[in-house]
Amino acid sequence: MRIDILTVLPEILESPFNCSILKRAQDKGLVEIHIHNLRDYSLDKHKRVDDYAFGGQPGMVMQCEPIDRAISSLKQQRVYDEVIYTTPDGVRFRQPLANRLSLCRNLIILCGHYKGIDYRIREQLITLEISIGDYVLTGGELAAAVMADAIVRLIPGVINDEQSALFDSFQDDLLASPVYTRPSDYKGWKVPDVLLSGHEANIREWELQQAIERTQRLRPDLG
Ligand code: 6GU
Repeated sequence: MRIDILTVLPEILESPFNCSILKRAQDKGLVEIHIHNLRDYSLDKHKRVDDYAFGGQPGMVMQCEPIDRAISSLKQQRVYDEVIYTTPDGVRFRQPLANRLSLCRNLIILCGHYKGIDYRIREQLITLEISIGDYVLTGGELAAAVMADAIVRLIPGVINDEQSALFDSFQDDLLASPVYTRPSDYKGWKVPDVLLSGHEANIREWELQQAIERTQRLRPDLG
């Protein structure tokens, strides 16, 4: 998979992709992540990428030209499955969408900023508008990092235990069950007996009951 991220703040995106699992995934050749500075596509002599909104609303709007030039240049080189725009008024990013996007070959993620982007870009070039939750961020960079992380970890080989992504919270609309490690008694805080019993069937049943109970208590909306 290849992910191209278009942003006016490439610095924000450097560290999330340059350590730990996402770094190793790139080193192993499982994913290519390319970060592009939209200013490099500005034809303005001051490399501006935004301007005042028509209609007099406060706040700056990202202009068509740098975004169009960046996306066109990428599209000339390969076919993209989706051109994603990060915006609080997009569809909610959930596990099934992450699953679907993890099967794509090439993705563009355009990070929103300022008051937004010129609406013509959304109408003409964007194929998918995504929000990561009902709150407003200063820009789309952190949302793009969240999405890329959730997508890339689903690519086979990215996380060590091939099966473990299947058991994540949300994969089956159930929260994960609690986990424990040694010691079995820490300051009198005990690990549930069943987990020490060695009885495989009882353990699996306990985990399922915990998952159901925690989901009903903490996330009744998932049921
Ligand atoms: Cl994708 N962008 C911004 N700016 N704020 C958000 C968001 C995205 N998702 C939730 N809040």
